[in-house]
Amino acid sequence: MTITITAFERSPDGGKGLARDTRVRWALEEAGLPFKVRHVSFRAMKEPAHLALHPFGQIPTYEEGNLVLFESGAIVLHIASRHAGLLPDDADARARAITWLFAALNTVEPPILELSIAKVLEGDKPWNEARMPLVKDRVRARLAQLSARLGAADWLDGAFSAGDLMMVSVLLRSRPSGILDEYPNLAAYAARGEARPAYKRAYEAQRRDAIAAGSPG
Ligand code: GTB
Repeated sequence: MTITITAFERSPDGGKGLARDTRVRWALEEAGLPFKVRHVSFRAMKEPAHLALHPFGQIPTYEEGNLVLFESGAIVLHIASRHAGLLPDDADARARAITWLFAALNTVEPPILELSIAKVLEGDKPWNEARMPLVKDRVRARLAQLSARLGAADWLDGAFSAGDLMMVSVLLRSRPSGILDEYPNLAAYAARGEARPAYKRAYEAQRRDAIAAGSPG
């Protein structure tokens, strides 16, 4: 069955792989599944055809036959649940890997997202300069906890899993701020994720798309 996902027609990051289609592409590459990408403009995202796929008018979406999914976490979990390579066979280890996937989305990503919003959407506000250190410290607080848990391990719980895929994807969004590099084991962990052939294929494909769409790249 053909799998089709959606991605930005013109990614605002110019192909740095930070938009949320990259994590879905990565999961599909890890699972060895062929897929198509449909590119949507910001305007098209808010039109009825796309809203029928995604109630909030965003990317990514996932179509597979009659199944339509949105939310990058749900899509990655769906791929990982149905195909080998992203979740352990042992039931307890599987539950722990899924826990890390949720931790990435619900506990680590929110302060990182808040930092992006503070920079991109609130940079011109008179209170931004006073608030920014607080926002950055909230990111540091989470990364310090994660760094302590990861320690010297390669991955969060045994072998690489969908939990690592999501955590690395989330951490990469904190790298432009310089904060990720304050935690050398997390920076190395993210680099291990980026070094995976499946990540490289996903990254290169979204970058090619961004360049083809006319972004500086
Ligand atoms: N919770 C949803 C999920 O995980 O799938 C969130 C989806 C989401 O935020 N999608 C964004 C979107 O469609 C793209 S990824 N935005 C358009 C809109 O809401 O109108 C967020 C994103 C955007 C840009 C960058 N960047 O430039 O670095 C990074 C991430």
